[in-house]
Order: sequence, then structure tokens, then C-alpha cells
Amino acid sequence: MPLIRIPKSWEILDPQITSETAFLNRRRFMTNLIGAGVTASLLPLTSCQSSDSSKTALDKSSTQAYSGLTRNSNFAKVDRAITDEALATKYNNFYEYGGTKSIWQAAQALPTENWKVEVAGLVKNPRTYDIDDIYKKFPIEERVYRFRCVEAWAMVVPWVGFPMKLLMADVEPQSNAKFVRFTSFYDKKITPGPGLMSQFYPWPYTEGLRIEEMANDLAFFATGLYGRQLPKQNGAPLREVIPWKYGFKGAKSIVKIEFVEKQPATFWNTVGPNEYAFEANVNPDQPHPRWSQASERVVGPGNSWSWETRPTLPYNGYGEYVASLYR
Ligand SMILES: Nc1nc2c(c(=O)[nH]1)N[C@H]1C(S)=C(S)[C@@H](COP(=O)(O)O)O[C@H]1N2
Ligand SMILES: [Mo]
Repeated sequence: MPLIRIPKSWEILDPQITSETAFLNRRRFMTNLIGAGVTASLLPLTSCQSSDSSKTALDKSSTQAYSGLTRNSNFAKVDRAITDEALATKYNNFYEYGGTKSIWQAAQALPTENWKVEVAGLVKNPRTYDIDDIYKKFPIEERVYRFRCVEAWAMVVPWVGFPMKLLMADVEPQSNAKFVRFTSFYDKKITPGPGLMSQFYPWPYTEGLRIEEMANDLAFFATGLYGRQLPKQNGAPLREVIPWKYGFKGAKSIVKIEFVEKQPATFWNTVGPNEYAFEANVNPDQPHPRWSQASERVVGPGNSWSWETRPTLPYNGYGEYVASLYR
């Protein structure tokens, strides 16, 4: 690429793995600008990843701690240590606030007061929940889940929240509802996106599941992590957590949930259908077009070249819960 940029040391070691956006959008973006007579060398690169911000002190006072929380013993153990909270809350993907991993400060612009979540479409009881209704209505528990980004890094996060199937039971999908679509908060004045490229993305961020996937025991709405309410950068006040799929399937800061008949268009699948499948189950045998998915790097302290490498597990290790959905 004719782009002027000094790579980070770990990028030299691992050049093929870049963020969700890197190649495809750079190409789309350049096609547009080259058409407009702008030279490629002037273009910014938005996919620079950095974990530098993890060194900044963590301010735990920014969100409230849950009291009387119980950890669901079915989802308490994983094959590796829980990721350091400072890393899970300072190494994020949230493109509404920028194309790097260091968006936690920018994400503080998200206005979470008086949050509402609209549930619409093919349901018997369409309704708009105040976030406080959600907190009161659904029994909150803690679950420790493995978390795998399509970029081949992985964490273990103790989420707080409730199974999606409880919300389904409340709104009662109709029999013709075959899919669900989640929409994230979007407001151009508040969510600038990853620089100049932003205008080419299909905002707002959307994701989707098959109804049977949503009904699975593991499918979770998170309202918190590490025993406290979700920080904004992790998708406050409500996000999806689907531990057997790549991280991009888990839309953050959800404002709308729609039950629909046809597979809905979703954000990354629209941007790059051969790179980001709608199904997106974690699968070591199905490489991303630009890198292998056979192994993953466990996010830890220091630079990513020093992170431990582990084999990727089919369904991210959750096959016993979900493999039957795909037979
Ligand atoms: N609205 C929205 N949701 C999103 C994203 C995003 O950019 N915008 N990024 C996704 C991706 S690619 C990942 S890996 C996870 C990251 O979640 P975390 O920052 O809490 O680790 O959020 C997902 N949900
Ligand atoms: Mo991701």
C-alpha cells in the first residue's frame, strides 16, 4: 500500500492480521477518493491498533458496582485466566468512536441517560423498555465467557446480565419471526466513526441472529462486566454477548431489537460479505480470507507479540451447547 505510516513492532511480526476495516474499506475509500482526484498518499490509515492506553489508570468509579451478584456455576470456569479488567475496558472495538483499540475516552460521549430499548416487528407484545425496567424485570447473574474477536485475539470476561430467551418470553415472537436484528445507538454528531472512512459505512451498527440462536441458553444480554455496570466503551447500557461467535456479532449500546422474517442486513456483513459472514461461528478450520483462524492470541499485558498463542476451539469451546443448531 502506498501509505506512509510507521508500523508498531508487533504489526511487523504479524502483518496479516489487521482490524475489521483495514483492507477492504481502505480500498473502497481509495476508489472513491481516487475517483475524486485525491492521491492515495494523503490518506489516513484508520486501522492502527494499540494497547498503549491500557497503561492509563483505570477509573472504576465511573460505573456502579452490582451488589448481591451470583455467578452462574454452569458458566464459571474456562480454560484460562480471566482477562485483566483494565485490558478488557481499555482495548476495545467500537467503530462509532474510532477505528483503533483506544476509544475508551472518546466513547464517554455516549449519552446513556434515559436509555430506551424498542422491541418491534413480529412479536405479540411490542414494547419500549426503559433501561430501568430491564434492570428490574430480568434476573441478573454473572457468567464467565470466553470472547473471541475475528481479528484472532481473545479474552475471558465475567459478564453481568441475563439470557436473551427471557426477553423473548416477555415479548413473544410470532411464529413467522425467523431472525432478530439488533441496532446500536447512532447519532452523527456524537459517534464520529473512524475518521473520513466513516461516511462509507452502513450506519447504524446492526447485528442479527436466527431465532433459535437467540433462544439458546448461552445467548446473553450484558448490562455489566467485572461486577459493575457496563462502561460506555464496552457497550453501555445493554449489549449482546454471543460467546460461540466472533465478537463483531455482539452489538453494543442497543437501542432497537426487531423480530423479522428474512435474514437482516448487518453492518460488517454489508461491508465485507466474504470476510464477515452472517453466521460467524468461531471455527479454526475456516480461515478469514486474510489470515488463519487456527490459533488466537490471549490478550494480556504488554505488546501483542508477547501474548500467549492458543489453538482456536470450534464454536469457541461451546460446541456442547450450540453444535446441534448447525446440523
Ligand atoms: N456498536 C458496535 N458494536 C460492536 C462493535 C462496534 O464497532 N460497534 N465492535 C464489535 C467487535 S468487532 C468486537 S470484537 C466487540 C468488542 O467488544 P469489547 O470492546 O467490549 O471487547 O464489540 C463488537 N460490537
Ligand atoms: Mo471484533
